[in-house]
Amino acid sequence: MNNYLEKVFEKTSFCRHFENYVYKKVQDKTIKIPVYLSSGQESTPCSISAFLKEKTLEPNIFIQHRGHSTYLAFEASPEKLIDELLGLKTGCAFGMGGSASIQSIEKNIYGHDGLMGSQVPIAVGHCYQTKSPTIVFMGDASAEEDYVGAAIGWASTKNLPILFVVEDNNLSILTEKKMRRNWHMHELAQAYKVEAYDIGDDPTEISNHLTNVFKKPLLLNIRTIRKYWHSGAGIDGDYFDRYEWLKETLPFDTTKIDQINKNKVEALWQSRLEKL
Ligand SMILES: Cc1ncc(C[n+]2csc(CCOP(=O)(O)OP(=O)(O)O)c2C)c(N)n1
Ligand SMILES: [Mg+2]
Repeated sequence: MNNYLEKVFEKTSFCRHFENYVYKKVQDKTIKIPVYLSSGQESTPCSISAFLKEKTLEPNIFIQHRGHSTYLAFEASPEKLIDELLGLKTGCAFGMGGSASIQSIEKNIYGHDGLMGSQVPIAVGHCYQTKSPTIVFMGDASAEEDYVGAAIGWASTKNLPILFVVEDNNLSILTEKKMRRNWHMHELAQAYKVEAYDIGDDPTEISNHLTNVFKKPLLLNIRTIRKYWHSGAGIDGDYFDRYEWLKETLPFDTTKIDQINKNKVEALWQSRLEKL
């Protein structure tokens, strides 16, 4: 288990330092496009990716607009993500997708088109055609789109090898879930006869719920906490930092990995910024 947790932390810490750097570059206006930071939400994609890596599974991955950590967790090129945020042709979406529509052809990561939840029917259709392991990430608000429910129903009917991940940060821009609906995503999936759970973003809790991944459809509604504004670099009021919580609770010293990743991220950014 410690090996798994170390892998999760290595990834999480890389993602956090990456986002810290993006935050600075948005604030000093080196990055001029709308940016959707995933800080606070890193442990979800990092846990899933570390779990699947142990099993040498390489799924097709469909992501949403807040996808930097997902892209990095599944080991897509950080250099190409930096270039994309800087609007360069060498970016992962050729400088045209920006933060919201990142992709990796090498790692089978399909970028988002901007229509909330559209990635879910697209992922289900792709999985239906290929019958290969597929993950689709969505936010708690995107999950409310009607076509998402219909797609989950089809995945259930056809018993597809797909994992639905709801990154539930409780917010649709600034509107809380309790203002938007009186139902729960895991219960909706269960009504479609899909195995589904409502869990926290503790890496051990996540791995404990992945036993049946890709054997049949599975939905995890994972409660998490977004650190920054919906878009851009700023904080609203008090914030509980999941990364600090993770560092305190892990059963090993995280200081060294944390420092190594901080240095790695800074060196990466420096080398790309020199190109401007
Ligand atoms: C169909 C559609 N409706 C509204 C929007 C505007 N919009 C963009 S992101 C967003 C909120 C997304 O919330 P969620 O899916 O929970 O993801 P989060 O931003 O919380 O990570 C909204 C309303 C959109 N892009 N597409
Ligand atoms: Mg949300």
